[in-house]
Amino acid sequence: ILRPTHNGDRYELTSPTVMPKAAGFLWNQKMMVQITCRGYAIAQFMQPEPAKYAHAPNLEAKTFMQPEPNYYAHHPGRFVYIKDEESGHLFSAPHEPVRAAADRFVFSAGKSDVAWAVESNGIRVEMVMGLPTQDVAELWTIKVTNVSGRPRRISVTPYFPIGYKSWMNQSAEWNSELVGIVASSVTPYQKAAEYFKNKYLKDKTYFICETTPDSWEANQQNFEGEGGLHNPSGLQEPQLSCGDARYETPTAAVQYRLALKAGDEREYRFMFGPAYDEAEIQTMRSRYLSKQAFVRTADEYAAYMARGQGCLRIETPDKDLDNFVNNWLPRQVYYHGDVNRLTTDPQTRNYLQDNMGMNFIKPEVTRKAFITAISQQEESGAMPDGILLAEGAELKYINQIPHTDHCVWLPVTLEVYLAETGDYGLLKEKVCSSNGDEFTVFERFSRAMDWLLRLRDERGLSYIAQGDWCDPMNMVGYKGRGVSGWLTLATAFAANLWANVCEHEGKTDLAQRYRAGAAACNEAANKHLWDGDWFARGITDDNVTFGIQKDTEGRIWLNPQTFAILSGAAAKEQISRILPQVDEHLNTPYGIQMFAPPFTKMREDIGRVTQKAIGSAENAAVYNHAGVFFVHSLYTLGGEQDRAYTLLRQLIPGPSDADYRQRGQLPIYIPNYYRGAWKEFPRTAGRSSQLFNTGTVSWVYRCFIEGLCGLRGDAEGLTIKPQLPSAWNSIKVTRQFRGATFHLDIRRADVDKVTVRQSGNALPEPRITNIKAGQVYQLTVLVPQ
Ligand code: CEZ
Repeated sequence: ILRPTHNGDRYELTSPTVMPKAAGFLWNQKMMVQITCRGYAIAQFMQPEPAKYAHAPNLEAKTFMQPEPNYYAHHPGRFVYIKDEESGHLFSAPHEPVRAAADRFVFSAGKSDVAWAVESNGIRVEMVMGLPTQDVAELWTIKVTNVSGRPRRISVTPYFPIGYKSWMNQSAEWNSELVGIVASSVTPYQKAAEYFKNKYLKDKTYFICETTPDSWEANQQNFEGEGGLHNPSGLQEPQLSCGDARYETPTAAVQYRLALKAGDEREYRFMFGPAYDEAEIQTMRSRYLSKQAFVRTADEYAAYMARGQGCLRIETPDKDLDNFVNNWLPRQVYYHGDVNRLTTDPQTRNYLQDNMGMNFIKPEVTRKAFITAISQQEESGAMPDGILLAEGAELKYINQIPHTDHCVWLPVTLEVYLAETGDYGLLKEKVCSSNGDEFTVFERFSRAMDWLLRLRDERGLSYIAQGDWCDPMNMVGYKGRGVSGWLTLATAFAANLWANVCEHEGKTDLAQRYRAGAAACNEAANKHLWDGDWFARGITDDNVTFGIQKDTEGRIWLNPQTFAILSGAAAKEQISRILPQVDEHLNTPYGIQMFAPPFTKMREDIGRVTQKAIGSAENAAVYNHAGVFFVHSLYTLGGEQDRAYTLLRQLIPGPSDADYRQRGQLPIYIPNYYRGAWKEFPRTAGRSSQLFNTGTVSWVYRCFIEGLCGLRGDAEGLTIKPQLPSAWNSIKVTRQFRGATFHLDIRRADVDKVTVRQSGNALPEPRITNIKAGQVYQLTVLVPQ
């Protein structure tokens, strides 16, 4: 059903029904489109807040990107109807809305376009969607070929529903100058002040054609009529009615009537997108709507994608894995670092972790992100819940709920920046905040660490307020007393990392202070949260410890165990107790659950997380971000390469057909979660959320680079300590590092420690220093059996 093609650059799915939500996605810095194999689409653009140009047929709630989107007949999508004007046979491509079984179906998700080839009743339809690099618009090519071997009379009707744009004002009509349908609307508002904010919004949606159609329809009801979308009334007439929409739901349907000889083909180009006015549409038309411009734009876009290539290429015994790591993982990392999830106020922890991934692609972007983030530090040393990226942006949704973990992510993500670049100079930069205070980056990080260490109760445990990394854990501490076990351990981890930096900078007294702080957190965690076989998740406002043996729901949580390993709170003996418990309670065939068992009812002293659907999102799903933290901790332990690799591999769909079907997702990205509650609800376990916004991927990339391949930078060089799973005997790796290229031939040999050979000579230690940009290093790496 699914196979990689074009050297892994594309994935082809040959059925529209086995993985109906399988989708590809494209983006640029101003927009994003996710489109399913069946033709349903979710598109957003920034102005500067996220907005849509194709809507549901009813009033939609404005919200952030949701997991597990539901598609239905009238969902926005991009379709083309093909009707045999002699026999009346009707089908549509890609698959919706007619849902006729095709003779041949190929959905092909590429890195820089999404394409289909659908054949039915002797007519082949090829559709391709691309994006420009700088502008907001979809560029569509639709090609129709008569493969029936006899002359045919058909109609070709692209149908791009526009949906319900506004309760104040909406309309649509044909525009003969622009050669297309233009829908107009007024974004609804009530406050006078909002008028001025909305004044220049792109409230028009256009669908314009390179080739003038024979007829068109701008009125959804006229088009659909009594026939319904399976068999629209508009298609039962000799031509579309050329209607308009006057405070009626707009749509864009245009029709070409063709007489095709055997083998004849026709190629059409269209643009779909938002605009402020007709003049802008005209500009877009002249800039893009021609064959030549489409080719040029596709090349530019492919070049833009290529700039996100990443720093690692691997050749392992697992070809599907290689394909994902070499082709698709860096693309998803790049997406996060390049567009910050298309929000103007990314959550601080997301912003920092998404930029952590950018270290492996364009570290200069990460550097800038640190400055942007830290310039928004509060006077107290706290970090805000979100980082504002656009003028006039506000903290929205979850960012209005106080979470206490944001400072943690500063040293955690800085560790990677320093390892990749060795640029300790960043610490000396002076950064002004809007309160007018000026501190160096170094001072600001110290202030953030001081704040974290201060924000603890008399037991030494970290207050949680209305959440930590786990957003919906909002009622553990809303009365002001509850504490987070995870945050206590994460604070220790962060403080230790920061102490390392202080040491490097020669600030021994500070280093001591943060090490002592970390030790105090670890000690408190051990005293109050160690439950015999694992660490508890927290203690509520009413002093109830949870995430412990005697809980029947939410008994064991992954994050505290992970961070106890990372922070050093868990001694060797404790780790040997934790790991088998984690295996037993949390492992599933689709990855590791964030906790178990799931909550089945509200716990008012834990909060919203307990109300989420069982096995979805934070309620006992395979929440991949938490899973990959654990993998990272395993790689830092050493000797856990098999456990680590198994979990790392499970983050990626496939490669068996059964696994693809169950997850329902192409192996071109990692979603934020797969359904969990594996023991309770095996039928739905493994199902992908289809949401490609996730902090997971920067960590996955890091785990492959630093963990599995063991290629980790430091102030002066690159250390080489691969941790191959025991089933592998050798791998080949190419790693870009500080401008140099490393080709490594890694294999098992009769050695007792990792041995690196350069030009036949064994190096004294597995580490390369004095790295010169532009140089190519050929290394043989021998690892113990
Ligand atoms: O958001 C993610 C956040 O972006 O949830 C993670 C958190 O660490 C990330 O920073 C774990 O809680 O508010 C909600 O209930 C939402 O479900 C968010 O928790 C979740 C969204 O699914 C967006 O991905």
